[in-house]
Amino acid sequence: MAVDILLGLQWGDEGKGKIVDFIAPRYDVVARFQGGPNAGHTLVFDGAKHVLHQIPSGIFHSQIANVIGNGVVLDPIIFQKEIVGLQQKGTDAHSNLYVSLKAQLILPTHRLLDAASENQKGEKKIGSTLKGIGPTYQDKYARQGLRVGDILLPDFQARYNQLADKHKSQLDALNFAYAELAEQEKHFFEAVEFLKTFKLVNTEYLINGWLAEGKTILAEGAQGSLLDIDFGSYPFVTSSSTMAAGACTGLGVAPHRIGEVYGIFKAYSTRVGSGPFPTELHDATGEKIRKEGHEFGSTTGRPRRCGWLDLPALRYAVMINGATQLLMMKADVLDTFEEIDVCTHYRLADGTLTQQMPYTQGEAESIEPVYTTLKGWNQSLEGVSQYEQMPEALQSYVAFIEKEIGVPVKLISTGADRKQTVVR
Ligand code: 2SA
Ligand code: MG
Repeated sequence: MAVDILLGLQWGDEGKGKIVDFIAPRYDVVARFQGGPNAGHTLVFDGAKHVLHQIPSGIFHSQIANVIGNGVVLDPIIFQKEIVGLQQKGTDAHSNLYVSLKAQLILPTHRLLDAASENQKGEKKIGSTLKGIGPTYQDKYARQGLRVGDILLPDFQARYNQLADKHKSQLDALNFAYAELAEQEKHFFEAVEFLKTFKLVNTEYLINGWLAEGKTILAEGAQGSLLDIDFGSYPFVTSSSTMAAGACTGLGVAPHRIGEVYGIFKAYSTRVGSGPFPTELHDATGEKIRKEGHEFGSTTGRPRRCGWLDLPALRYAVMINGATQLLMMKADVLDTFEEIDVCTHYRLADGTLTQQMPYTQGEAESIEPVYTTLKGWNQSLEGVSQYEQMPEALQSYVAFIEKEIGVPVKLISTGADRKQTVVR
């Protein structure tokens, strides 16, 4: 049996939450393999909206096992809030959620360090979600982080103090005040006790055991491929491996176990936070996309930067992930456009045309997108449930993308609800 991976091909917010929720019933297990509370996966069903940050999107199906893998950074305080929020909606995650002993813990001081680091960068800030993601991965790779399993050790408090003291001296050096830390630490230790009531295990044994039994597993990516620590627009990236390969290291599964790689993209582009975004629109069209698409961060509420679809970027993401099929989201957002631009090439500063992503950020900022203009469908997609019923202009848009990218578009989403999904 294989592990299928679902991930974003752009800068995040492609609509992964909706799709995992939509395809989750086909799987026995849904697992998160990287990132943490910086993610915001929005699910809409039965007329209600649910935003998940750290909990895998299969949680609403009681027969599905949900796993927070070793590649994840977990904030116990946010975890508790999310779980309590789910309980209030009638979902108790105790029975079908497993947390890796090896997942890294986000400490209150990690969040402070994130803010201090952003402050210090000033104009050059990453635009992080301020959830402590960068500092936590920093400690992981510096081999000094605390892991979920550590909370079960008798000397956890001492280990905590040792790391928090290090952080405090870093904060002092940055002149960053932390008056509310004591209060946050109180919450942290309460949340740690709460976390202990869950199934904390070596999830790699679980997952490989399930594979041996023939169970089906879906790895749920967070953020997007263009925010990957290696292949994203560094340094304007997140601190984890958001690409398909990250599912192997973030869950402990072998590469040959990977099956389908579902690549999700929006019919246009958005980015939240700083960094190059070649097709960004600073005009009324960009505004219109933001308004129609409700493009505001689901974790931070920040307005997202909006622009046209960028095929060189999409092709790059498909390449590094080995995406086997494409899923196009939010097609309905373009319902009222007479024309739709698609970037097919970049023009570099010296005038040459390329379809490759340039190396430096400087170049990326001075590149000029070259567009092909396609006809918009300019009609509502409301109630359309079959691909054949979709407007011809939309079918041409999809065909154009498939020809350029060389991978089939198997699903088109026409709205936030589970029901607004057209499968080909
Ligand atoms: P971080 O916090 O260290 O991971 O930030 C580093 C960069 O990664 C971007 N990033 C994201 N981009 C889009 N969506 C994300 N999740 C939330 C959402 C974001 C929100 O689903 O809406 O609510 O604002 C996400 N998480 C991280 C971030 O903007 C930085 O550019
Ligand atoms: Mg999101």
